[in-house]
Amino acid sequence: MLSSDDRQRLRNRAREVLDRNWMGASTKPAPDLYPHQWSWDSAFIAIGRTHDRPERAATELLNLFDGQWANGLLPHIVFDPSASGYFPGPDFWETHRSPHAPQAPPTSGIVQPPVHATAAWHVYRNLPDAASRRTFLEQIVPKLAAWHAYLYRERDPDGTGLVTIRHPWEPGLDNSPQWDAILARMHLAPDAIPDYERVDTSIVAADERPTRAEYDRYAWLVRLFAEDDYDDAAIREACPFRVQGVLFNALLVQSGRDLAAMAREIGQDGDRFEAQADRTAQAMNARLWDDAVGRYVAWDVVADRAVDPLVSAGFTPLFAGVPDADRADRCVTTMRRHGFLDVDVAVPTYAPRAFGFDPARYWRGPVWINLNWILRHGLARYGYDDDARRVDASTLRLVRDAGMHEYFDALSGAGHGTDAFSWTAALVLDLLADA
Ligand code: 2M8
Repeated sequence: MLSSDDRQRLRNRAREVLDRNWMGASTKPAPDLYPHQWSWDSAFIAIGRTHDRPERAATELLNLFDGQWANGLLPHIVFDPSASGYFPGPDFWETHRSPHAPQAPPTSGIVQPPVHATAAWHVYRNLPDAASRRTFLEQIVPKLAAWHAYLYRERDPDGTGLVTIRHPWEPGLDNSPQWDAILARMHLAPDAIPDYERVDTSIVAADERPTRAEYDRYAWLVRLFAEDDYDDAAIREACPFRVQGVLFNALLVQSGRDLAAMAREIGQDGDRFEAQADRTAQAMNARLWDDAVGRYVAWDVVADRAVDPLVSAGFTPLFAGVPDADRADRCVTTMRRHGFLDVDVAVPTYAPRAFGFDPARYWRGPVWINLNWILRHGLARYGYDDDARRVDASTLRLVRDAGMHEYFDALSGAGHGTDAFSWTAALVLDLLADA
């Protein structure tokens, strides 16, 4: 248990980090490593900020949607034109080649997990008065509706219920072992690799980041999309990375339900969003459930097979109420059996005894606070309150002892990546408020 002094210190430190990373209308994820606005970061930041600066949280989300494309795509980065020092920047993305991209602000041309309606629901409930709550919903609901419509139209044109991601950056879990087999299939001739220079490894130790071979493929995919002028139909034909992700679809289910609730608050039809969420949840249970292990798996659409590595993302459907009680219990049993719920350092992003587990390398093992937040809510939703509390305690201890880091060594708890990381700070504020 943390003392009340510890909790107050953490709260103060979290607010300091968020204030320092505030750019006037949005919050950058970290001072040097990520100097622009990121999509799902802003959603988590808004959730945390609702407790002390709800107006700022509303501004954060609305500013992100200023970068939304005319076809509804919500880009994963909205660039701050005055900031530099990030690869890939606007010149590499060339999103002006798409007829849908806005003239300004400059953006990337891929997406991140749709947790925004859930974030908007948190913001809405914390705004101080009825008038500002209503204005916020009237502004944000149509934008969220267009975003979800894009996903169902362009990322699931066959109407399977499951939407598809097309770049390892889209699920937000960049170098997760889930994508290894797919990236290994992408044999790039040396002259096919675009010219580029990484910045990340001059800020953070290279052995905590994705490899050069992974970055070659990240960059190659970006160029493929640009050369296809970001035309969704062309990309669907040409892209070798097409995956129905577990975390992505799970967050879409919960966001669909939250969007339905918000639409109804302002007298609009919520049933269509609810129906989409139901279909996605059903499709997850039909296609992504792995009965042999007791968890959900992503689906590699190109190879038409399940993605095998045992990652914590496989339990995130708990967050959205996707499994029935029996499947939920199987998930929790798998988590316990494979070292995801150990008392000291929880929750690793990849099973600690699995091949290629690395306690300190980015999304290949370390603990991340956003996934802890998603998983603790999933556990609590099904009544696993002790496990949820254990995740909370581990999360707060890690941050107290190591600081507001981006991720934490899954064995020792040491802080890695950048310090002063915004979603760590924001979700700590939310956990402290909940407790
Ligand atoms: C990481 O991803 C970016 C690319 O989007 C990068 O490595 O440069 C991921 O952890 C992602 O989930 C996160 O949104 C982003 C900013 O925090 O950094």
